[in-house]
Amino acid sequence: MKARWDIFCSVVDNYGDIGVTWRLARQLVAEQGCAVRLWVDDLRAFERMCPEVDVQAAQQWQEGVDVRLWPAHWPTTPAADVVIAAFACQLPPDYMEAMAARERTPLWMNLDYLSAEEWVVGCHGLPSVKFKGVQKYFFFPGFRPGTGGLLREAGLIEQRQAFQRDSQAQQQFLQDLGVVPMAGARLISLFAYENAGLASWLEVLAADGQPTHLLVPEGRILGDVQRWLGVEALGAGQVHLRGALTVQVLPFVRQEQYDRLLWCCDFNAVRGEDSFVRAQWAGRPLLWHIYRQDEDIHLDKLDAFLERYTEGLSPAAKGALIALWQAWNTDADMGANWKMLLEHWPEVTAHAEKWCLEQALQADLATALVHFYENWI
Ligand code: TRH
Repeated sequence: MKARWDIFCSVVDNYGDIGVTWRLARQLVAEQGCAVRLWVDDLRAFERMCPEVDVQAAQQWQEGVDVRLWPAHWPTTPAADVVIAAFACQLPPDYMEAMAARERTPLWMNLDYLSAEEWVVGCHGLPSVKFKGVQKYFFFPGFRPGTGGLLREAGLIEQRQAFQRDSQAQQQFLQDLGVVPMAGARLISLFAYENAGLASWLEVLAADGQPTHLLVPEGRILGDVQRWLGVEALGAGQVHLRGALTVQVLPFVRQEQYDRLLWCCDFNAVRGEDSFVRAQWAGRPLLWHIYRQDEDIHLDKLDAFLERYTEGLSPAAKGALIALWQAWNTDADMGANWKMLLEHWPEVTAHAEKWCLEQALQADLATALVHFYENWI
């Protein structure tokens, strides 16, 4: 009998909540043979990365996942064997009762936020609260042994490497998106929140000796791009040239296409959690716009990642990379820091692949969850 899993996703903001849970649900079905219901309280963000989604449907099947619109009035439904509350979302009270009513209590886990901080290792797998005899556990993704690892589909790295070796496949993929970069252009993708430092980066790219083709998926950074370009409105399909810099706005594409976009680019600016991890699997240098939190606690998370990520880089390259990431996350001037990073380009490029391969040695998060369940039984 297949183990039954219920994953609960409350879409608080942006695309990360659904991006992560959809990825996990699919992987549990495809690779682990689980029966998965994914409960989502708002399907609109989901539809953007998976256009087949019917945003009104109470129930639908997507890639083997039983997708349920999390209803305001909870239906009577038996609780699953494994229950995942993503990012500390509150389960419906009636569902909690159904968990407690089971003859054999389910495994209840909170899938936490991603962090490279050291304390994560100590907290991963610990018991959290209890509800009528049903114990909840913390499950932390992470970059270190002793954490839950990162979401990574089987064969992802091999698939990515094959695509990166196949220049024709890349060209075709870009062409299908309407992207035809000029010969020798550096390709950069830009997915970020609003950022006052952007203009200073675009200035140096426009003044550079090497051309840059900047690909900007529709999203929150567009306002800053538009202001810098000095145009009235900016939408998918538009292309603007400023000196050595071509700026092209892309539509928001499905998750698999976004992966390919990252694989095509020489440098990827990403944000949140999921695109951040996908950029690491791309094996190319990246720039992370971390989700801003109260009292700047996100900056501790940023430093913890940087400390780990830059291990093995020369002091000069490490300094350049850290300075660029810190500037980007404090709305500071990017120009001088970008130029400094360019001086270490071959080194940071090789390092990105090395980091990816090292991280891929860890068990992926879906496998780690299944192991946790098996050990718990
Ligand atoms: O959208 P985000 O900013 O989500 C964030 C983070 O998860 C953050 O930690 C969380 O606290 C906050 O939301 C509420 O960034 P993230 O996590 O990178 O999610 C974006 C998703 O969108 C990811 O799954 C990739 C996907 N995507 C596409 O499918 N197509 C696209 O064209 C693009 C640009 C992204």
